Amino acid sequence: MTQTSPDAPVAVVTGASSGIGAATARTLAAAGYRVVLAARRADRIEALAAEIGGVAHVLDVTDRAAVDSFAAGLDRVDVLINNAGGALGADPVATGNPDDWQAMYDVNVMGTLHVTQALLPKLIESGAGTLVFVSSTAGFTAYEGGGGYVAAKHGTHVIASTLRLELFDKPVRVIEIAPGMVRTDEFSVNRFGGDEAKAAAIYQGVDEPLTADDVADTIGWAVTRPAHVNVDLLVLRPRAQAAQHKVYRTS
Ligand code: 8X3
Repeated sequence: MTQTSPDAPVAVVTGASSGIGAATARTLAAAGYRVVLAARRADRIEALAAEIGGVAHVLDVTDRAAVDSFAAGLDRVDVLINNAGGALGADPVATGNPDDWQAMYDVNVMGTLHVTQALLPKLIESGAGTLVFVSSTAGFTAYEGGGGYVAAKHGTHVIASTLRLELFDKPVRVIEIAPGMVRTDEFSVNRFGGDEAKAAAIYQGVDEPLTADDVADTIGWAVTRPAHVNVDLLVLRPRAQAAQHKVYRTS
């Protein structure tokens, strides 16, 4: 188990139970942060917290009362990684399920808003806070079947870019990391309602999609720059993905 000093800076990671969130928690713990892992699945975050010397807190970011009570229990927050999010469905706009759209808006936009609002005073109090938004290339580019997710991730992007303006005179930097094709255990499987074959088809023939560790490594780099260095927006794709639709496939 990693030993973290009790007066180490504190990093809160949402969606820390798997994928980019779990990898980021490991990266930040290795960089000396005391990591607070927030996610819905207790067993996963408790195991990871034990591994990295962090703290697990069961949290649904769409539940504002729960987010407020989570925030009230934290003494200090130096870094917030707004990572909780996800996609549901890949239907055309004409036939997309409104419940899926609502759920995507709730987690990618409202969940991000709730956690950010609740922790912002502590980030400011820290004197050198870092607010990271894990958005997506879907926050900039529409694609067929992506409507609900693209709309929601545009929302995540707008929260980040608006806050950077509004916090210009506060000691908090606002970093947006926008990954393209990342192969994680859950993102595409969740999107397709557990259909492993449909999920696997997304990455068919793609030589080395990004991994959660690739994204976590980039987040760790951005967070550990000197406090005056603000990596505003960093778009990260695998070499095989030149643009959202232009993906090199060997099969
Ligand atoms: C994931 C990228 O291309 O599936 O955020 O929208 S994409």
